[in-house]
Amino acid sequence: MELSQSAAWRSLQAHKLEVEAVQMREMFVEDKSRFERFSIQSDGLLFDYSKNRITPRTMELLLELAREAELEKKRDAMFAGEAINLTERRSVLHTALRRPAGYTLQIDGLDLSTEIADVLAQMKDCCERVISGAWTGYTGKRMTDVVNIGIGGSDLGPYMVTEALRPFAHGQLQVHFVSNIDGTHISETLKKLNPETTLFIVASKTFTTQETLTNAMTAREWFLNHAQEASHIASHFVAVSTNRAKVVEFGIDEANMFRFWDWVGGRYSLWSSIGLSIALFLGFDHFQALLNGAYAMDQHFCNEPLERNIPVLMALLGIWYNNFFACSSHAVIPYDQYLQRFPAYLQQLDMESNGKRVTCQGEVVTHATGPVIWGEPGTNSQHAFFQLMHQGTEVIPADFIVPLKTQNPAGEHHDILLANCFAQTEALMKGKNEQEVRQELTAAGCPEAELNMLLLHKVFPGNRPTNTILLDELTPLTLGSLIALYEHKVFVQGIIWQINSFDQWGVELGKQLAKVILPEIQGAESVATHDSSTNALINAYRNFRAKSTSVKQVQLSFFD
Ligand code: G6Q
Repeated sequence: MELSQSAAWRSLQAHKLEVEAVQMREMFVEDKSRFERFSIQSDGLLFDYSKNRITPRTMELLLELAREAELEKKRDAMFAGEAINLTERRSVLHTALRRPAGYTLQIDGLDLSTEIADVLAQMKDCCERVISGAWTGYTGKRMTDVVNIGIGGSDLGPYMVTEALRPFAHGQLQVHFVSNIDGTHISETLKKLNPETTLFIVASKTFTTQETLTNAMTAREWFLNHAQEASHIASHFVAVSTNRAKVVEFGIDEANMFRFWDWVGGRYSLWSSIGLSIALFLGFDHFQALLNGAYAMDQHFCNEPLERNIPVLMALLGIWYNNFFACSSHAVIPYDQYLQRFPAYLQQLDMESNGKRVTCQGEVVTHATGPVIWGEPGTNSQHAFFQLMHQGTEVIPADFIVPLKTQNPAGEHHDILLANCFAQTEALMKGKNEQEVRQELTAAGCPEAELNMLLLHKVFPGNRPTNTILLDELTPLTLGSLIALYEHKVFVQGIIWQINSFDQWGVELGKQLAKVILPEIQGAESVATHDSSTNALINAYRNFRAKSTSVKQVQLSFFD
């Protein structure tokens, strides 16, 4: 049945007409226990969803929507390893990567628990040797720098986590991430490095990704230019992949390959050996704590009733705004500088998962899916785009994420940070009406004409929804839980929207066309096989290339 024809959906449509007329500030006045009613405390995390345009009835109807979708049955199917990624005929088992060892689950004839434990042991051993200095480079020196070369799911998660947990780093190693095919990324990174003390991780599930392999080849040339002997590659290059043959073909020692499996999607892979850069930077114990935090959230997701289940509630609130209030974007505002990369990471997790327009039954959807996810840390964002959030014509639901304890106590900084965070959600909820503006201006002695001119400019409509996630502290454990929380939120939304959250066909077309255009750019003939715009752009670059010797010179000097 079309989702929009379901009983719960239609009830929600009718109910929305009642709720939209009510201001949240009135709801808070009427219900003194609104915070207690609409907040949940769980393992180092407080989820406050009371500043949403909801009543107890709204939540009942939204939960009915989840039940109609047989959410619990589908959740259990994912955890049990059923091939729920229909279009790729794969299981979705990133959750198995963080389960304590010793369970029984077989996939493709493999005992998952043993497989995963083996790779974790290999990662642990590598970390111990590199961090202790027992792992030495071609001149006998210990490693000082690790460069993760990967893109998309093989970059965004580890990059975000290493930034977020920087205070937990042991300090023996610096970590760098190279993802972009733009030669600037690898060039600027290599400039800072000493080949004698640099360990490269080539992180690619398929080991066929153009950007990663090109960057890895460039890194290898740079390395060999200094080390000379190909045999030295063994102590400076490791690979993380599912593709043994391609890793060996690249020249990386099989013993230095960390495997993972088809049933780990790229954007869900930081828990696998793709997290090697995390484990090296923080130490294996912190990586294990990250896994434990995610496991705690998995337990919450599997065991809490839907009405007390944080990822379920977050997903339902997102659906409430996206589908019933036509809010097409959702902001994520971490009030923690260490979470700077969190919105970028979430953009992939959410938009690559739920940016779909065809249902699992193969029909074009008749409802909206996947909003645009975006954000920046507070308080910087307050001085940039919050104007639109407060007074623009778009209603933008937002998540505010903030730790109670700072890693860097310095004077009043943390008090001011939290005061701003709480003030923003209060302001978004309450707004300021005409009467309040009038009173304020009159009290300030504003002349009547000036007051009338300013009045509407100073009104804040309010009623703008936010969730607040208060973390006790940003640690490997709480970060693991936070990431898993969002993973499960995305899963729940995908189930309700009836889409497959685990494929990503939408990234293929551009890749195919780039393969056609690259030889055309490098060829002798003027290009006329595309539309006039694409032809002209290709030919503009071809003409520049033909006239300019600089491209070649730059490439050559790079390897000097
Ligand atoms: C994630 C996507 C995508 C993928 C990259 C890198 O879910 O599949 O972002 O992670 O394209 O792919 P490889 O790891 O195979 O290089």
